[in-house]
Amino acid sequence: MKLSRRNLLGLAATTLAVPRLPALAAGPIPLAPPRPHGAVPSARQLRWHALERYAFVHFSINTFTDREWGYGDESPALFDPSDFDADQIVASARAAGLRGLILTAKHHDGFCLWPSAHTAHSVRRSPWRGGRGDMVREVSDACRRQDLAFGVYLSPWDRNHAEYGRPAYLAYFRAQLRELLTNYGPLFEIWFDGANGGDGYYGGARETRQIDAPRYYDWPATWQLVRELQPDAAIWGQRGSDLRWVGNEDGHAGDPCWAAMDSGAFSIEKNHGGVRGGEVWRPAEVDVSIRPGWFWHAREDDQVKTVGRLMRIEFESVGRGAGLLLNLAPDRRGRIPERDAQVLREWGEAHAATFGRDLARGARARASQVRGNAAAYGAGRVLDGRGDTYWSCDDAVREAELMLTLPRPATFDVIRLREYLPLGQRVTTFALDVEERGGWREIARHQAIGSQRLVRLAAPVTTRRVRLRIVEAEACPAISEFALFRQPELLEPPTIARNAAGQVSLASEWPGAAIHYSLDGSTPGAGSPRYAAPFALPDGGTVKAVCLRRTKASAVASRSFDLAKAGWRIAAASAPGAEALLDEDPATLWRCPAGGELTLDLGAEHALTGFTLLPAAHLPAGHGAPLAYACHARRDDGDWQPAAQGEFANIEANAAVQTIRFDAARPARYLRLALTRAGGGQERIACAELGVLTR
Ligand code: FUL
Repeated sequence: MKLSRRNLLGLAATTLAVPRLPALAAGPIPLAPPRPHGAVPSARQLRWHALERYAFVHFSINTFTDREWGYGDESPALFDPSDFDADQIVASARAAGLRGLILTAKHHDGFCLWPSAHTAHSVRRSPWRGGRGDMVREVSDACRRQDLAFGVYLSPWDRNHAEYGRPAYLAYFRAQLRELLTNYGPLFEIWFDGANGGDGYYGGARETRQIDAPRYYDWPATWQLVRELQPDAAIWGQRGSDLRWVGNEDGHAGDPCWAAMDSGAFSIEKNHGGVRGGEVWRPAEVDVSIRPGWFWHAREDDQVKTVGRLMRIEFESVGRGAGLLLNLAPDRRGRIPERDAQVLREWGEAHAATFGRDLARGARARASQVRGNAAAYGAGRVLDGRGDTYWSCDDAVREAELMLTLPRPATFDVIRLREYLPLGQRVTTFALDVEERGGWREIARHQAIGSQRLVRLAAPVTTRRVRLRIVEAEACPAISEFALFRQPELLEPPTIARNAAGQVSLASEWPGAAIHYSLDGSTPGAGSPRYAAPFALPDGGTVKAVCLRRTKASAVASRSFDLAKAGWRIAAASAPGAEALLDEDPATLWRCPAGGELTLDLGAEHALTGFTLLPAAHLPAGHGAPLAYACHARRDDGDWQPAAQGEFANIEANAAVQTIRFDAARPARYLRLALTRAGGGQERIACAELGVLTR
């Protein structure tokens, strides 16, 4: 039978005719609920939606080698956390109100955090716990103790394994997966990373191996194992998985971000915003790190995201119907560093202070229309605090209004709406109005509600009446929540930047706020110098700054800078405009054909320990990020010496600065850098800034 609208209505009538209650039950037979519309979530996906915010933990051999992507030849002897404490890690996530945790059981370098029976490249060969430790066990146990859901990340790309790229590796990969699926209790999510750089150690071959991922991994067969052994676990991965990548590692979903996807080819844009009317429910997960990198690096200790930034990420991920996977990076002790832990605590407090009190409680709700006039679908259902009840309308209704009258005027700046998800995403466009001086004023208008829509107003409003208008819908609405909140005032630390002349500038999001700073490492206060204009900072200097609207320890920003670029120049370049790499402005880019090369003159000799490269935050059309490099160094009067060569790590997904360290410090005045391959199948490269390291 072709499923025309008419037939569907017929089906609905048939369903209606079949009594759901025992024949003798008292009371009226409830009016049938609206029929689901379009793609709908599975029970597994519904459970996943309920988690909302949860932690990623990147901890492995990279923590000890200061890398983002290990090559695969690292000795397990390097893995030696001095004071590993799974409970401290889990408690830090819990303090932020996160409800689950996913651990990198094996990252791309192939080192296993559990004593896998199938490889010696694991904790078993490390000094940690005398080689008898099992980190996956300790973290999963700590999660159970502290009531967090537990999940694992298992990298399909394995730069250590000799058979990678051939059938034998696939058997190994699945055997490892089986160990993780059977030995560590229930898993809520399994992360199959899609990254695959190419080069690696591969059992000593040290070569580049390219694979055709969908064919090689045969995902349906691999996932079958997950379905058999962990039927409740949501799978994050490529096409066909339960959850999709949001298309960036910066912490934002599209607006709107539909939960549905089509089964066509992958595109970043589709992953970012979903596909209205797409045939499968495959919601976005926003993965982002609390630091620029995924693993701990001492040099990023002063770049931990602020509470205000985490709140913004929450609004732009969970608040657009996505899940938020916030990465934490334990340090070499095996603990969450104090500053990160403090920010997590304060974010937890800010979250609770915002969402702990629903200002719509006690309000009266009135709707323009109620499904069959039945109390079961009445307007008040949006206020009852239950996820399984909802306000709905008759089938034909596509535009409707629901008005809340508060017991007394309230001041709010956040509105939360939820659709009843088992019936699909029905609302296309909605608007919110407040009553002011006897008239209505529209304060927001968006597309998509879904599992959760948070509307954050630029300034609080005070009113007794607030109204939700369903402007456009594909099926009658089914709204399960309409809530109002007030955010606490948050102090943002100032941003600290350095300009092309090597001067430091400080800026605050609070207009007119006083910014004080210190250069001796002490915490600035009202008695410290007040910032007025950009000032010079000696090479290697550190500045700490605070904006004194409210004082709170975490609001202090601090940043150290290496050499100023003021006396540098581009001595030669294969394409014009390479000066853009030195202007300390991430928005200006150097563009060159793949294979482009430049020579940097530092003006004087320095003991260089490496170089940094900042990728473009937004790539111009036709350009990709550089995937690989070859770097040479030269003294004032010497010959060119090779300094470093390899692939950049994770540069396509995460536009964070790349740090490449030389094997040993080398005195040099000149650096020659060749950018040898372009990402995204492009023939041209663009990048933003070049720096050198002397520490
Ligand atoms: C990416 C990886 O390459 C990164 O190293 C990190 O694990 C991130 C979560 O996913 O694809």
